Amino acid sequence: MEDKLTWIEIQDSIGWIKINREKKLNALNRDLINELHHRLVDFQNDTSVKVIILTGSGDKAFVAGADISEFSNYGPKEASALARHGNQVLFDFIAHMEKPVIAAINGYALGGGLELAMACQLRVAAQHAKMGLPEVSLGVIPGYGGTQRLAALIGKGNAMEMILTGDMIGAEKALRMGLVNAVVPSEQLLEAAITLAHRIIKNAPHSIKNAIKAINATDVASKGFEEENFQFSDCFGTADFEEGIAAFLEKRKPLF
Ligand code: DAK
Repeated sequence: MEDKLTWIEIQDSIGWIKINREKKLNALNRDLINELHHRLVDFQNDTSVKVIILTGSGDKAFVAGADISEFSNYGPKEASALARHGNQVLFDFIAHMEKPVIAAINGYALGGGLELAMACQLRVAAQHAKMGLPEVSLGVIPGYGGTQRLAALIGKGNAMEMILTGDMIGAEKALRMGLVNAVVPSEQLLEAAITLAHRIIKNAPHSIKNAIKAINATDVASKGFEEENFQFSDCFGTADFEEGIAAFLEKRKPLF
């Protein structure tokens, strides 16, 4: 089936979702976030789907972040509300799905794109993929669970380095840190995601669902997610935020 912002398909118990905004490096705008939600709900309710694979179109980007052109006018209240909405319908929604979602990271996974991959239960990356949370270079901080999920995956020290520098890392380093489960040559990415999916599909669906719930209970994060939302929205409307966003849109380096 084809649609404007996503493609979906069901094959051998796998529900495929491909983000289809290649020219904008699959950046997440509001419509895309909502459409992804509906795709996930459909797969959640479809008993023929046992595992979901989420990937981006093209070989350049999984998702290069939230769509920066959309949030330049937001103030703190609006930012807080929209981050809550995004978490509810997409990021936390995926993290608490009853069926595993595998992110097949086919290129850049930046900002909201890496947050999306981290919300998935598992991640497989192409060798050329690059990952990072560059929000501080835009005058904000990660607002879709990135401060919490990155620290949980790679430890507080590594998360501090990635978030405070905003630097990108390559796929091999991400593997060493535990940010991704596997790295493969790019032409083998989808096959590797399928193989991983079938290693899960052979197991009991009820157990898979309960295991996800139990593993998620290790999150001491509810307080952390609240704090992230507060600190995230506090960045909006500041001079740093205005400069960071303007610099990106004008394709220049910010002067903080
Ligand atoms: N948003 C919008 N457009 C984007 C984009 C993005 N995140 N990333 C790329 N694009 C667009 C580019 O503007 C360009 O559009 P045209 O100029 O062709 O119209 C097109 O995609 C191709 O990109 P480039 O020409 O830049 O491609 P390059 O190969 O030169 O560079 C790059 C690739 C990935 C290094 C570069 O595109 C890049 O630095 N992209 C931005 C990475 C980034 O900073 N991502 C955002 C992180 S912050 C919020 C919730 C969450 C957030 C914010 C608000 N609320 C609820 C309010 C989260 C924010 C983030 O994700």
